[in-house]
Amino acid sequence: MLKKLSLVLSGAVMCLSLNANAAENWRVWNIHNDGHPNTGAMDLFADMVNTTTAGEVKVEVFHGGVLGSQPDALEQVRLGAIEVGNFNLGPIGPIVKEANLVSLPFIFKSVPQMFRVLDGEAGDIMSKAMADAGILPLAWFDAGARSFYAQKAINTPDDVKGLKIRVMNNNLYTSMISAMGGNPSPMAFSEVQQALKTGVVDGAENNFPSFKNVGHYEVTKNYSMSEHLIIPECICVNTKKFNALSPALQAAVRGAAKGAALYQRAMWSVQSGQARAEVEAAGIKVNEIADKGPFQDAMVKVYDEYLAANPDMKKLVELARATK
Ligand code: GTR
Repeated sequence: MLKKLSLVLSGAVMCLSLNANAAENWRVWNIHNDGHPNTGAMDLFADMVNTTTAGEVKVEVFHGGVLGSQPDALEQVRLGAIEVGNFNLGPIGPIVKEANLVSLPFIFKSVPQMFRVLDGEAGDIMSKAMADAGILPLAWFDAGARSFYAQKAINTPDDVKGLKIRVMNNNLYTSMISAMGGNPSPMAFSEVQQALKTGVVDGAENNFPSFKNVGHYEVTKNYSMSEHLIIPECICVNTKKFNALSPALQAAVRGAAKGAALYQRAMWSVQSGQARAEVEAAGIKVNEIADKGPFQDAMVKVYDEYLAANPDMKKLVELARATK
């Protein structure tokens, strides 16, 4: 019996020491294809990790959402079945309440202000809550602002009335559409083009690079600049896997994420302008909305209901609003 136990124990010790020396092989989920700023940035992240860790952490990126839908991939990263993802914070809200701050319509005044909020106390609170849930943010990406697109122009909240609008997976977005009298339809990103084409939905909402890159503009006529959501994205890693790395490897991975984010933000500013020009050249009518007041007024109900049900979110809302 004792002999058996010592055999098992020595086996376990051997496994541990093997693990300590073995290279980490990390899979990275990316929903986007070539031509989207995040794809180049995630490739750069992989190159930098592979180089700066001298192959101790080997990273391979899977583009085009081939590892699953965003909600699935989030679950996989939480479990450690996939190690890293480039996630939009919208679908993180249902898992980590604090992340919902960024999914409140019109919460930010601009992208730079959104980054200042993330770099401040509100960002620290969100990051900690995400890490506790198993999705540790290493760096933040720019994803511009999301606006509505449909066959018809959407210049006022009344124009949304009766329309079936695709949203990401988050109750705040269903409330947002319902508050304007529309019918929200949560759906995976990969299904949206077909749904627009066949009339399963009348419209959707996204930024210019996503609108262009997966062909939503090919089956739509109007893009109306409501800019109702400014949602950041992250390079997020499974918390346990990251914490299990040596401090030097952690610094290398974090450095690679920060470098990739700097690159992504620069590419975003160029490519989102290019995406707009391309869809306009292809016949999309872009409608500027001079007064977003009526959209903001329609969202008061969304805030009231959400904060009544989640009073602990008031502090984050106040922190965001107090940020210049
Ligand atoms: C894009 C975002 C994706 C995904 C998508 C969607 O802008 O980069 O991660 O969230 O929107 O609408 O599902």
